[in-house]
Amino acid sequence: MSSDYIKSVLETVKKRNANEPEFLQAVTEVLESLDPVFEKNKKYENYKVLERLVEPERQIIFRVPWLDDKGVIQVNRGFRIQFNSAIGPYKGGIRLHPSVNISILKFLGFEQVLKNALTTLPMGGGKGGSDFDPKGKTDNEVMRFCQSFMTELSKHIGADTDVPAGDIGTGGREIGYMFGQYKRLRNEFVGVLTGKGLKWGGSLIRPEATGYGSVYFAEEMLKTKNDTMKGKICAVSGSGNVAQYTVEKINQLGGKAVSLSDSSGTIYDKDGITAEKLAFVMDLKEVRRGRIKEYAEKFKCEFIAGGKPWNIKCDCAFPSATQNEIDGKDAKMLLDNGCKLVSEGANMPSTPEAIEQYLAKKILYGPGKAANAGGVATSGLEMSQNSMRLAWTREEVDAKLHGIMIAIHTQCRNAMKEYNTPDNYVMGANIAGFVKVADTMIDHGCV
Ligand code: NDP
Ligand code: 2IT
Repeated sequence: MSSDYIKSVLETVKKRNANEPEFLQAVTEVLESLDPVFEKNKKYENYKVLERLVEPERQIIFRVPWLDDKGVIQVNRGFRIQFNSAIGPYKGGIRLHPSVNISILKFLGFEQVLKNALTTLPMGGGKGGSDFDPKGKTDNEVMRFCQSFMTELSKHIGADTDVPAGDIGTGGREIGYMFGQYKRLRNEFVGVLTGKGLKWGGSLIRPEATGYGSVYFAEEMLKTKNDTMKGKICAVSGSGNVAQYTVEKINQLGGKAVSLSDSSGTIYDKDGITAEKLAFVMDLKEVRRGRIKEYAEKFKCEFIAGGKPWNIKCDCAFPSATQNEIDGKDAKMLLDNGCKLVSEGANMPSTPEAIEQYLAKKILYGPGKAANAGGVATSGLEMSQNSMRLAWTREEVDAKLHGIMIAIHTQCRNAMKEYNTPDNYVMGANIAGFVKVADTMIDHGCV
């Protein structure tokens, strides 16, 4: 039901980016939700904001050659999409996964622009990565890849230009190798990356931030129904950074997390993933780099080989693995089993068919660009601390993160109210993020 104008912009985007399904999926969802904004205010159409918003400011693609442990040369492809710098330096993670391609990074970069606008902090949007697969590689191989990747990337980024961070496959180890190489090449110690180690400019709570933020957002959504996380049975997917700290916060707020997954399958632990069991997962994933199946063997619970957690009976779902991990069928199972809340720790984990069902059932659905914005928000706080050359305490950063998640929720609710789309956080998040970036682009003229 979009206006002719929005439809025509979408047609052009589809023609220009015909081979980029994930990018088209993300753009379609956003543009289709902006109708009421364009109806109310002609200036966005007059200034061609949409046409500009969907085109990245700059895309960099480069060769990443590196030597494996046998002394054989390997070649990967590196990318950085500098999508939009209207409200601040480009900011967004680096994904290292064999599936990485231009479509995936452009969808992530596009989402990041609007997500960062919601954080209340001055950050533009970008995303980068490589089709390098860290799985099964030694530390030395990962280091040589990261050094080669940064050798080229360093020409395009900077603390006031573009500040990358972690994402799938990029954690503290990779950020360390990349930071070391940047410092060596440029002879400057600056906050050019976030997610750094605590001894060298990192922020407390940054590792926890995405997962904690996603649960804080869920808590805010529940508050609108006079409800809380207490006693809620929660299905969580993934078992990496976001999933781990989602489980930790669910436990702290009195809920019960009963699942985790990786690309090999899902564990279902009816008794709950306690703090002690979570410590095992953290060691398994961050140190031993093993498979989640080991959890089922150690704690004697069910393992669903190759399966996802969405057929588990739960009150709340926290998809925290990857894009399109909940399809229409999965969503139906969740809803049929009584799931009342979905908070997206991952980026675009729900397909359009899944989202349609959440909205039809009017469940509390927090889309990724709002629900998982705590990670990049705390990256923004890391940048602030780096600029001031000081470090806030754990409590200070956590309080700021919590405050930002509440502010994001409030911005969504305000837009939902202003545009009369009650229960629809997709509209709320897309509109609130868009208006901030769009108004700024108009202020800056034809750029
Ligand atoms: P990690 O690399 O730490 O963990 C990723 C987890 O998801 C792993 O369990 C991995 O399993 C699983 N996974 C990844 N790709 C696939 C796939 N194609 N199919 C099945 N399982 C998969 O990444 P993060 O926890 O950092 O990221 C998870 C999600 O959260 C991503 O969507 C990311 O974009 C998003 N996000 C991350 C933020 C951050 O700060 N890190 C901030 C905001 C969003 P396996 O090991 O088997 O591949
Ligand atoms: O998707 C995301 O928001 C991230 N991977 C975090 C980006 C960041 O700059 O912290």
